[in-house]
Amino acid sequence: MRTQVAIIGAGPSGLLLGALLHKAGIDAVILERQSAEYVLGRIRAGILEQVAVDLLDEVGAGSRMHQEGLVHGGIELLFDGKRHRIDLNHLTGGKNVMVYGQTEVTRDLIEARRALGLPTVYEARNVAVHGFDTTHPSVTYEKDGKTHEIQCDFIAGCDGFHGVCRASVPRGAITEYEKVYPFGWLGLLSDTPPVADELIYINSPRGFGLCSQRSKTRSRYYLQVPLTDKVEQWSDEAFWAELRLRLDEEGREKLVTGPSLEKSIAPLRSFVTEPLRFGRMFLAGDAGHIVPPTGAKGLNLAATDVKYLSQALIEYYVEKSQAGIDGYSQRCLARIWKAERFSWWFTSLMHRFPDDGGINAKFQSAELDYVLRSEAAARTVAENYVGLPLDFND
Ligand code: FAS
Ligand code: PHB
Repeated sequence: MRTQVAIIGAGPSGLLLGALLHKAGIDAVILERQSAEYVLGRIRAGILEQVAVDLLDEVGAGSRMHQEGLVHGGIELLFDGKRHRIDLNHLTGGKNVMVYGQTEVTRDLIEARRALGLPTVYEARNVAVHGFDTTHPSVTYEKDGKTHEIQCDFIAGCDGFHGVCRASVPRGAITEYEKVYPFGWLGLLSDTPPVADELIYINSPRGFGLCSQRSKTRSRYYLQVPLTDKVEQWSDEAFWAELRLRLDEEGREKLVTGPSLEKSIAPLRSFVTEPLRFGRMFLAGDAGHIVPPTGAKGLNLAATDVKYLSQALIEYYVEKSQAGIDGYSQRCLARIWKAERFSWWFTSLMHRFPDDGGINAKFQSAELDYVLRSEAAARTVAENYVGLPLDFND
């Protein structure tokens, strides 16, 4: 079999890239090691920047998002027992964020791809990438007891943090930067009405908390927990009791609890691979970088990576120019590092760090008080939270 671009991974990165390439008349095959049901069963991100909303519209997969998504013009910071609203819309001259779960984004992209009859191979086992340092790369995989080979011009590594593409790059050709945080996020999804109209980020003496949502009837909550915690240790009752202790009085009164639909613990890390291009293979999304989810950047960075990659490949095929693919890594990394910095900063501001003798909490309290008193400081938070424009670094 032959195609122009072999995409490894059918998460948001791979699916969005496939849609952008199809729109430009470029053929691609997506290879995914799990089933579509498994991919849809993973509960992850919840916030879309305007740039990501625009990309879903661009590929014709945005209609349900506009019907069911919730447009938010602000977030709330709860610390020292008081809630303070950051007016994103006012501070950024009219920008908002869209509350629409990654699961739904993925579902919309899968449906759009199916409707177009575009090739996605699910449950593709032992995917391997070959010859990406030549002009004739290929991909092999196993399915239904047979080994298949795809000849291609390019390979897009959209296979996430634990994928095969980054792992296939010779160690001497890649630099990895990493910071692992000394805590994780225990997440709970429930069919209960959100505790507030907008998201509440909590910095409490007991640790970070986040009150997010998926709709007017479905909520997503997170609690900072020690890395040693196992999700089995946390009953629903224990989760709700701890969340109450981290909320303020108003939150405790309004919180509606119910059975968890999903509960999981995710580790937090900052991670960046440099470069993101290796001959005819490109890394995009979590395959190339990871952010702590505090800044709601993971999914959004994946979206802009593949927008840049689609532009580069369109330039190659349509304008016969190498400039885009030669500049892909640098263009992505300029945006990635700014999102990494914001996510690290917001994580450092809102979480309690063990064994620091309490001095970090004093810095955090002072910085949060400064953010609320200085419009310049609040504007910095707002413009990073809603997402920098696609051409910010161009
Ligand atoms: P993904 O990991 O989503 O997709 C990669 C795909 O490649 C997967 O379907 C995988 O099965 C497939 N794959 C892997 N290896 C393969 C192989 N060898 N062959 C074929 N296919 C292969 N972001 C936020 O903004 N907010 C959050 O709250 C948040 N929570 C998260 C919680 C967890 C546990 C994780 C892991 C991530 C979270 N993220 C969050 C980040 C997340 O949303 C990612 O940024 C987003 O999924 C990135 O999408 P992809 O790059 O497509 O990677
Ligand atoms: C989510 O709803 O999953 C979510 C929202 C905001 C974040 C992280 C996760 O910063």
